[in-house]
Amino acid sequence: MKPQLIAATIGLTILTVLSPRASADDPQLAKTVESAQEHAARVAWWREARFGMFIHWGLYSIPAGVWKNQIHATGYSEWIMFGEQIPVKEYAQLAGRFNPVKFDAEAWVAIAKQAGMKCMVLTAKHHEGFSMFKSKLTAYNIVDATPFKRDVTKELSDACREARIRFGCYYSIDRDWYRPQGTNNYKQNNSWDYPDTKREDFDHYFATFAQPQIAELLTNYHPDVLWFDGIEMKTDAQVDDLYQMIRNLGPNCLINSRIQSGRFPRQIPPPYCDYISTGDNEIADKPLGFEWENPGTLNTSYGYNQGDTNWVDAREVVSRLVEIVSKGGNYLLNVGPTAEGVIPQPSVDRLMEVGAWMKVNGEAIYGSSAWKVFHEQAPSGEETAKSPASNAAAKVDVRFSTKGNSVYAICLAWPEKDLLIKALGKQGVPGKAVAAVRMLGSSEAVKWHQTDNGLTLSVPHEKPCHYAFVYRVDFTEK
Ligand code: H79
Repeated sequence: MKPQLIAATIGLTILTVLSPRASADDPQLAKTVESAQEHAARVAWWREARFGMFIHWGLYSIPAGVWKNQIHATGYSEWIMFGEQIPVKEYAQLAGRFNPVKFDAEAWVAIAKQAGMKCMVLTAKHHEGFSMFKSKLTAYNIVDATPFKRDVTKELSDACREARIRFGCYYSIDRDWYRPQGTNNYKQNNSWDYPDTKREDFDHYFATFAQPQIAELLTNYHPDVLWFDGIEMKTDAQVDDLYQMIRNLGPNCLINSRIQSGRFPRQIPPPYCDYISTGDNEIADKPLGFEWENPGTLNTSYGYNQGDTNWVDAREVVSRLVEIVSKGGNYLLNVGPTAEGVIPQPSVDRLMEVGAWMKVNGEAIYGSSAWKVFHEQAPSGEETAKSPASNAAAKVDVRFSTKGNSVYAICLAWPEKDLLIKALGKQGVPGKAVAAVRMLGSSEAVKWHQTDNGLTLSVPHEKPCHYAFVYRVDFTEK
């Protein structure tokens, strides 16, 4: 190989591995990559939003975890067709019973809004294969196959726009148990109805159904996000084709990383997407150097499951939100409405409590970024900056976020006595001076004392909220 060619090849490899988005001026790559600036402009609202509502709603909401008086073995009610190997003919009859007369798009949006959520993502089609929107490609959709006959995707997207909440569509792109799909490595296709299905069936489904349905979603609802769930059925060429189509029809629409695969991307920044979805309920262990989001649940199941009472409490939700944000991520928190169209009360109760917390502390969440330190166990009590020797102090979990000249120190427990935060000592923030400290929601003055090794903060007498308490530390350049 000629030296220039080797150099060019190496150059291209490095470019591809390290920074595909920076290579948009390469005509070969420009089709699939873009500049970091283009990406940043598209995700700007999403970085600001931080907290959203995921909605799992479909035919599975009717059996809600119970089939023929048997409790479906897994927590995931949306998997019941697969778990019980229910034949398409039998499962499809659920459509005739889907009549969520209590559904009120504006009420759902109001719940999201009160919870402090800035976007909403609805399951337009889950693995069961039923379309929760009016589709010309199949009559197996909510308008044509149910007594309800209303396009809930349209109603929700309209209500979201009205309330200035961003709207997204979840779409199961690689699994569809209503249709022959070929086999996949995960054995998560419908092999009971379609034992002889072949790879060509997937290609046919993808070209004549899945991709055209995505076009329908983009054209009819203008989603701000396409949230794919996938398991690597698609070839690279199919992913590329899908990606180009989305960029053409919805240039500003965000795409999550599962467009390609449910697994963690092999390279960062990952191709074909605007942000990484981590595993279900999986929080990244550190900032990822790229936008990421955790899809989480309030109990075990995503779809409504009548037997799932495994609720996490509001304190835990706040704690997860704070942890995610401290690592630069977003939290897409799920609710599973009933077949009547109601968000279960235990979910609403928790969301209202989180909303009350967000009202006081949202400033530390919205539009904030990971700080250079995202976590510290801070002693509260005798070990202060003045006398750091004592080890009698209790430790408080502190997580950090930052915005402008402020660092937010978010305490996951109430510090009973003075708190010593080491990362905010003079050595931790060189070249900057503390200008002011306050606790969000509190009008009491906070006394502070900074040494090389830490910042000691006094504790107000009254708690301004529940669960987690935020010191805002403002800095000026020295
Ligand atoms: O939509 C939600 C899940 O239904 C979906 N992703 C979130 C957002 C999802 N698809 N695949 N998976 C989750 C992972 C698959 C998990 C499985 Fe299982 C483990 C399939 C079979 C074993 C859990 C347990 C589901 C069925 C049994």
